[in-house]
Amino acid sequence: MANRSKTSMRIGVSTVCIACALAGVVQGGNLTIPDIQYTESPDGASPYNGKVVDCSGGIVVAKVAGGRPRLFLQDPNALDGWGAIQVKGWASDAFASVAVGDWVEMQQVFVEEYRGTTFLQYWDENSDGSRPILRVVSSGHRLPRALVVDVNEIEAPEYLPLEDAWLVANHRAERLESMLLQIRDVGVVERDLGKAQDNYELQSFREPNDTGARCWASDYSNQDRQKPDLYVPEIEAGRRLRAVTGVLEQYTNLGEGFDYYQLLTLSEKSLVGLCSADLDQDGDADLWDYKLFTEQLLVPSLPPVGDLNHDGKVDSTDLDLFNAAWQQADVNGDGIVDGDDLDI
Ligand SMILES: [Ca+2]
Ligand SMILES: [Ca+2]
Ligand SMILES: [Ca+2]
Ligand SMILES: [Ca+2]
Repeated sequence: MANRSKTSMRIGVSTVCIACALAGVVQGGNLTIPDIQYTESPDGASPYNGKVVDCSGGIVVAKVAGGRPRLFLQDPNALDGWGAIQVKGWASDAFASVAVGDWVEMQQVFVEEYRGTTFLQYWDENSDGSRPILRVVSSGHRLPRALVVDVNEIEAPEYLPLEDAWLVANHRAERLESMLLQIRDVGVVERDLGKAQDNYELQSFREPNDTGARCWASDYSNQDRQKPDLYVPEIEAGRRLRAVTGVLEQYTNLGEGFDYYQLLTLSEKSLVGLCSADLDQDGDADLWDYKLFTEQLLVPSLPPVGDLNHDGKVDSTDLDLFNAAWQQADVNGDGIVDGDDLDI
């Protein structure tokens, strides 16, 4: 009995292995995005790296223009990880007929690890002579919600002076590559970091002493960034933000001393600043802010945080602004402004 089950297990295992090997050589059957992205390899490379595959694809959550335009495809059935992938077009109009919200699938597409990120290459012809096909299956899909993650799940790289390198110690963010993410309650610590000196570091202001609660971000794919500015206006040292949303990209170039993950903001909506009624700037507008405002209304004090229109006095005009800001940010109408209002 024991022997028989061992034998059948062996047969089972070898069948699986043959199936794995075939998947790499032939394009039989569509792979999902998690099939392509999931890896236990320490370098994070897809098991399909260097192979031509068919991919059942996902929803276009972002489209980035350029000479090599990109799509970020996300599988709405894989929101916890390994759920998104980038498609690179090799002509500026490669995705002219593709819109955000379309479900896109691809056939005969080459999987390639490039500088730490897994791409599906939408070029004219693969090296084996086959041609990739991109098809919009359906349109108008609701975009998957951004996955809310702790800042330390993305983790900024450390500077290693001896090697003059910025390297991330922990690659646990790999499962989040190319996914739509949101981090909350962060302050801008520093700018001008990274390979193109367009990265900035964000630190959780809820955990100011936790040096692991920092991550890198960039506005280089932000469609509302005014060129040639490297950043959108909110990104200045010391500024606090309630939320930053973007897609995650890895950038690895060990020859130049870089290996890091960066959250790429996409538009002005990617950044949610503090509510102006949040006078103590702790991320919430609550009774403490109301108390602070009332005190300043009665007895002027410094700094005049209640002077919302900056006219040198705290009066009923500021009270109106204070109330309006509070009301607008309290999306769920429960009387306080906090993280729950961002979930709606
Ligand atoms: Ca990667
Ligand atoms: Ca507050
Ligand atoms: Ca005033
Ligand atoms: Ca609320």
